[in-house]
Amino acid sequence: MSEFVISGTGLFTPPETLSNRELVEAFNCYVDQFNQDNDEAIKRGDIEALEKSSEAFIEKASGIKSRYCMNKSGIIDPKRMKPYLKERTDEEHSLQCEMSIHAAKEAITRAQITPDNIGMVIVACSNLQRAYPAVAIEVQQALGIHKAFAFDMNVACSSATFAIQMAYGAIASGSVDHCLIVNPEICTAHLNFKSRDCHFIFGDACTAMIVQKKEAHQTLDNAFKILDVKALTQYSSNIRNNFGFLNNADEEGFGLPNKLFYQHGRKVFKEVVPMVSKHILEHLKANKIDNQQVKRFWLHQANDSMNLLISKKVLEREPQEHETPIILDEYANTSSAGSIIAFHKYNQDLKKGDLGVICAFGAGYSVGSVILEKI
Ligand code: CO8
Repeated sequence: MSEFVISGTGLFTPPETLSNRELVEAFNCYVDQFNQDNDEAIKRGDIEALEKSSEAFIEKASGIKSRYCMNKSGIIDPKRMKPYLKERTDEEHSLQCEMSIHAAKEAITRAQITPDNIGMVIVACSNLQRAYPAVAIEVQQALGIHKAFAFDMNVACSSATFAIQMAYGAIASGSVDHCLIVNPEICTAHLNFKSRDCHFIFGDACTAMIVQKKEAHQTLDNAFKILDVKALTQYSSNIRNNFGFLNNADEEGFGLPNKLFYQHGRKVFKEVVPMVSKHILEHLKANKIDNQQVKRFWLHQANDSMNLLISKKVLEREPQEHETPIILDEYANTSSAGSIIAFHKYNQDLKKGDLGVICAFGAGYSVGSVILEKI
């Protein structure tokens, strides 16, 4: 029987880093100015004074210490509080295409294939910079992938795992042999840096994967067989972004704040932890795999206590650090790229036959898990 594998991964990390200290300094400067400018209205009780953010809170509540971003100067300018990302001409590569090229080239090299092998390209991420033409088709052209079709998809933080589900299905049906998946996440452009509740949550990054049918003669370096994929969705309004083309027909236009990311973080935490742990346990059981057999969990990177709790529930004991690697201290939440960054950085030490699970979860709600075996 054919084997389907993840044969290579790639990662693009933006060049600029932004620490909690820098972010909080800019935010607090914005707060001082706002409160000063609105002093009268605040005294009258017409509006509430803004409260300051704190580095200690951010690290304790989320585990995040810093993040990478496509532009830092605009974010830390208290008069602006958003990145400078200039719109490019139709003749230039788009920003998401540019990030994708870097990550995809690494994945293609690691998989030891050529662009000609690829039959399907999926750009899967939380925020697409335009409606059409699909960014995936632009990526396809930029990489010289000639015999393929490409499309964009969005299932928020679960996008990469849902794309693996798509690739697995397409390969199993015989329609393609190799699929390139890329996850160019520019979360900082959809983040309200003037909101104390969420200004620290996200960072930017792009990951890529090659999912393919393993040829009998092929020798692969550091590849993982996909044993099974399971995707689940359950509607919730607790994590939202209402940006869309209908905003143009509304009086408020594309204005702030509800066209940017917002969430009820506590509710998400409470509802998603049991949902994800149950999902992973059921997925393992359906594949007759004992939870103690799994050597590594590459979980979505939103909050480190959330990951600790999920892995405790799944393993029924305290997990060891290497069992559930954390990258969000350095990258923050990079939406769909997070679990794939963890997988990309922390899989080389596993031995042939070792089992691992990639599990991403987020808005929708959505959960996608992929059971892997190192070959
Ligand atoms: N500094 C200081 N104090 C603060 C701050 C701050 N920055 N923010 C809040 N506080 C205060 C609050 O006012 C509150 O005070 P009080 O107790 O007096 O009311 C107190 O701190 C506690 O606040 P919270 O209850 O909000 O804090 P939590 O402990 O719940 O931590 C978290 C907040 C970190 C957000 C936490 O709830 C969390 O991580 N939840 C899970 C969230 C999650 O996993 N979300 C998934 C989102 S990702 C996704 O799927 C969408 C992808 C879309 C990508 C789009 C890119 C932009």
